[in-house]
Amino acid sequence: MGAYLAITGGVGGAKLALGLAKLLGPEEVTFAVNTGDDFEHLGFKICPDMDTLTYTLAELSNRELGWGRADESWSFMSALEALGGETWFKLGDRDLALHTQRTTMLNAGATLTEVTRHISESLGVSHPILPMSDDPVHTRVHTPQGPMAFQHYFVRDRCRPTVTGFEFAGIDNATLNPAIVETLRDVRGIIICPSNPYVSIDPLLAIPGARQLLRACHVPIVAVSPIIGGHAIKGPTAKMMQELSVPVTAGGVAAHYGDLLSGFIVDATDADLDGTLEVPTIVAQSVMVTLEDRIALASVALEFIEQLR
Ligand code: FO1
Repeated sequence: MGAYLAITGGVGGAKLALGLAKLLGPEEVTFAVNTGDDFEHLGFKICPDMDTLTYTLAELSNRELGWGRADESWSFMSALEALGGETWFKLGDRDLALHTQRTTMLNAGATLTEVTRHISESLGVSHPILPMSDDPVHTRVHTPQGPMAFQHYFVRDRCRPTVTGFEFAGIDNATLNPAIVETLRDVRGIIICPSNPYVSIDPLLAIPGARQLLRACHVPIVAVSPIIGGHAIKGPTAKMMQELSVPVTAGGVAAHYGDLLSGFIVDATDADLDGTLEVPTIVAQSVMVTLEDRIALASVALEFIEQLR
C-alpha cells in the first residue's frame, strides 16, 4: 500500500500534519512543504514553513507565537538591537541553532532535502519532510507600490500592503523534489492542508509539470478549506481574497483549486455550501484547537480519500 502525500505550508497546515502523523507511520505519509517563503537573512538560510512543520512534528513549536521554537530566549536579538542590527525578523537563541546548522550544511554542498532530513531526524521526527524543491523559489507579493519579498510583506509590513497578485521567482528553473516524485509513483491519496492557497500551496503547484503530475496519479486529491465562515483562522488568506476580488468563502478556495480537486472539506459553519460546489464536499469540524481536533480532522480527510478511491 502506497503512502499519502500531504502538501502543506504554514501554521494551519502543520496542525493537520500533526494529526496525520499521529495516525500514520513514517512509511504511510510524506509531507511536501512550501519553500516560497524561504529567504536569506543575516547570513542565514531561513525556511519558515519547513521549520514550523519540523518543530510541530517534534512537539517543540512555540504555541504562543505560532512560529519558532518553544522555550525560547532572545539574547541574540537584544544584543543585535544594541548594535543597531536588523531586528524586524525575530530569531530566537535556540531557533538560531537550526538556521546556523542548515546554512553550514548548505554551504558545504548538501541539498535542502538532505539538510532537512538531518535536522528533522536530529529533533526526533521520523516522518519524511520534503521541501517542494531543492531549487530556490522566492514568492513575491505584488502591490500597488511594486513587488515585495514575501517576508517583507508578511512580517516586516504585517500584511498591510494591498495584494494585486503573486510571483514565484525562479519557478521556471525549479524541479519538483525527486523524493516527492518518487512518493507519487505509489501514492494512495493527496491531502492539501488548510494552508494559504496563494502563497503556501500555489508555489508547489506552479513548479513546471507538478499540477499535471498530481492529476496523473489518478488518486483522490482532497483539500481542507482554510476559510471558515468567511474568515481565516490565522494569517492573511481572507484579506488576500478580498483584495483579489475573490469571494471570501470556502467556495472561493474550491474554485481556486478548480479541477485539481476530487474532494473538499468545509467546516460545520459552512455546512450550507454542501451540495452547492462542483466538487464532492463533506462537512467536518475543521477548527483545530486541541490535539484531538487535529487527529479527528486528519481521520476525516483519510476516510474521505478512501471513500473517493
Ligand atoms: N513570523 C513573524 O510574524 N515574525 C517573526 O519575527 C518571525 C520570525 C521567524 C523566524 C523563523 C521562522 O522559521 C519563522 C518566523 N516567522 C516569523 C514565521 C514566518 O515567517 C511566517 O509565519 C511564514 O513565512 C508564513 O507561513
